[in-house]
Amino acid sequence: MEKIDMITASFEGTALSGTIRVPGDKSISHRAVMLGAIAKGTTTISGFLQGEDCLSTIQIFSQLGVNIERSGTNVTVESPGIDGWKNPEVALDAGNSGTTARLLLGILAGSTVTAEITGDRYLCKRPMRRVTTPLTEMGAEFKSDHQTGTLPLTVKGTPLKAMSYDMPIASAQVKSAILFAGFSAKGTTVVTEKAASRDHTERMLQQFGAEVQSEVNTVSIVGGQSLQACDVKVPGDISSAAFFMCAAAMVSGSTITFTDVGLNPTRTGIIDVLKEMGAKVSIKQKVEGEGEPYGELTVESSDLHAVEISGALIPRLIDELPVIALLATQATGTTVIKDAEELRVKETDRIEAVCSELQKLGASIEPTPDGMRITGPTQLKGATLSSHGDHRLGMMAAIASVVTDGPVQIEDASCINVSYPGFFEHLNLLSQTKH
Ligand code: SPQ
Repeated sequence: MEKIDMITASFEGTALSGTIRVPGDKSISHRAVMLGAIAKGTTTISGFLQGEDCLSTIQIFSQLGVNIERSGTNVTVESPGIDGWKNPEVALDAGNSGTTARLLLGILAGSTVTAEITGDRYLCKRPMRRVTTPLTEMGAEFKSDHQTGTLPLTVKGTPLKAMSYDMPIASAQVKSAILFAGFSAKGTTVVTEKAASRDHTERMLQQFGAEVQSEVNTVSIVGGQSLQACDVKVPGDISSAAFFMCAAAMVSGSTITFTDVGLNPTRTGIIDVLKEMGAKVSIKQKVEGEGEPYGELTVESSDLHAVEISGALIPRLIDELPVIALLATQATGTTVIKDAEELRVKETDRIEAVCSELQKLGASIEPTPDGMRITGPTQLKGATLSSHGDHRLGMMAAIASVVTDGPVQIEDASCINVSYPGFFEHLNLLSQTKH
């Protein structure tokens, strides 16, 4: 039987204050293990996210013959290099993680390994053709016993040829899968996107010594390079911080400081939106050097007004849209979210799920084909919400409880561990800190 964990969150207008270091960035943690496994030698990772998604990535590369040791947030990846990987004995299970599955398809396509990739019931419904179609054009070989284009899929590593690909959607997962395949392919692979998606793969390939050319919305890589194992520092995940950033902005008297949080410009759309809505956001000590930029960020409560969120901003805050929708219920006017149809193919259909759950709290929110319209401010009421098995929905529901006039019960809340182990400890800590 499916495990349903019911958690009650009851904060009802409590001001949130204090300083936290959110867990390591999920996207960067995955890529650090992947690149460490491709490189020959020993890579060390600090600040690794001990969330279920990233633990799936570690498990998979261990099955491919890479020696990975983890002690809390410190990880050592000792690899024979991609040419020394072995065929796994059982299917590689990416769990709930779209990033693991899609990037792995690109990595294995040009390797010498044959492997089946599978995932949980949510991941097995998510589209994979967005990567398998272009990878097949590069010569990749995939097999499956169904016609849906979804997992489980078997990939048989084979020599690939480079390609130039105009991506129909802005997606860091598709871009990364093609760049990984291009890394093993003969010739120069060029990927062009309509709007810039997160660039962690490009940055980290460079950190591991690869030559990657990046221009506005276009990235190219020459195949046949080798990677040098190195030390990777993972900053805190701004997508995790976003839940508490929005909580601080919504509840009068709140001030939260986030230390060591990632400030990569392809991820900071949430800061732009908060500022545009009238929230007080300040950045101190931005550190830029090799790898990812990070720094200290403070968010304070303020009166909020509605905004339009669309176009090139969407990929810079795609995972924050559920909590931004909640935030918009507390802002004056009608917030419109457009060009975000990608939300429909995440862990769940995040457009329908966000709207139906926030409506249970009394919010004025309507789905549109590519987004939502939210009118506020509304005094929300307590109710029982479902996470739909989606970590971002589960956290949105818990954060809603800071502005409801009764407790919020969250069904299936354990999925929050996918990206934010320790989320409720941070929520309790911030609501108890004395001013
Ligand atoms: O890994 P997964 O399950 O796809 O995770 C999500 C999330 O909310 O944590 C999306 F469901 O984040 C994606 C993000 O939406 C992580 C990601 C990455 O690390 O490259 C890129 C984005 O997806 P996409 O499809 O736009 O490339």
